[in-house]
Amino acid sequence: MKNRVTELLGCEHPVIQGGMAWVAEHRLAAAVSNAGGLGIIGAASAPPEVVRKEIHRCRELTARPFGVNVMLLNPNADEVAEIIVEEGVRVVTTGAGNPAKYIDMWKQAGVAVIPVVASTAMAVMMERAGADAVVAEGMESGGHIGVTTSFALIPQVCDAVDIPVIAAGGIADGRGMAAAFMLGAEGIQMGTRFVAAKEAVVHPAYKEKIIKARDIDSTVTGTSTGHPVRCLKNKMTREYQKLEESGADFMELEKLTLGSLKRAVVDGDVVDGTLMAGQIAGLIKSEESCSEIVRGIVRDAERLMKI
Ligand code: TUI
Repeated sequence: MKNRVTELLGCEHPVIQGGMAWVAEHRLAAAVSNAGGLGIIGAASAPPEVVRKEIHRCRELTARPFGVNVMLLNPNADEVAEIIVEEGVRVVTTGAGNPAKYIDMWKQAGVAVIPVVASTAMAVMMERAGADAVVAEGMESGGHIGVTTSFALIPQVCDAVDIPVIAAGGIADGRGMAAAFMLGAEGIQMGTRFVAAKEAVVHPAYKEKIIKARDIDSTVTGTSTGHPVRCLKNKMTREYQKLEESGADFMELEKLTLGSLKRAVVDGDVVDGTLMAGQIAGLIKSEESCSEIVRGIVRDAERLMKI
């Protein structure tokens, strides 16, 4: 499946791994790149020098291209943006905001720039600012989300821009990949499926929650604060939503979630931790290697598309 996306990324398959906070560290990114997709190191809120070290460690595990995701709510985003240039990273994806102020710097350094967008307006803005492609992410996704579903968003973004569109949100198998291509996408990004990958350094209790999840087991917290986040229902989400209903202010809500993603990913606290995951978690039935995941999805999608 060679197309504009594989050409841009310099990889075999147009499959990107999401830049998930705490989860997308160098071992997962290297495993996805070694499987022929594009692995991504999620800078999230990590200190800039930790991101630099992650890039070095990833290079020790793979000779193939990989990317770094810049989470734009991170107060250190400026420094992370510069480290990407200094370290000669091939691809950057961004999330949770507008990366326009960094695009010229990245382009001049030859970095492929792929903002994650949740609307056609943002996609058009990014194309005008010089982005090489966009990830159009539907609200089925885990983590910070927009309001439009993938099924509605992807074809509208494809019509709105000429640069390649990579689909995200609700994709975890070859059927999802083929469907995304039918909507006009030229690549896919998956997050939740890779949280449950063998190489993902994620506490087994978190992986088990994803593997056991049903279609209706995710919910959205933070709608009242303007930072909606999809995660699996648990005691934390119930308490958070109760506080939101009672009109709690931002600081009070923040207290509940401070460090809660780390608690889930590192400590396996599935009760009080934040279990970010997409609606497609219900489709994921076992822990597989990145190679099995990437090759299986591409094989099934090609069969469905009769390539
Ligand atoms: O960024 C994501 N997913 C994330 S970031 C994250 S860390 C976090 N944790 C708690 C609260 C908030 C963030 C967890 N998951 N996906 C990409 C994405 N970007 N989805 C939606 C957007 C987005 C939103 C607004 C992109 C641009 C945008 O523009 C707003 C503006 O500045 O005009």
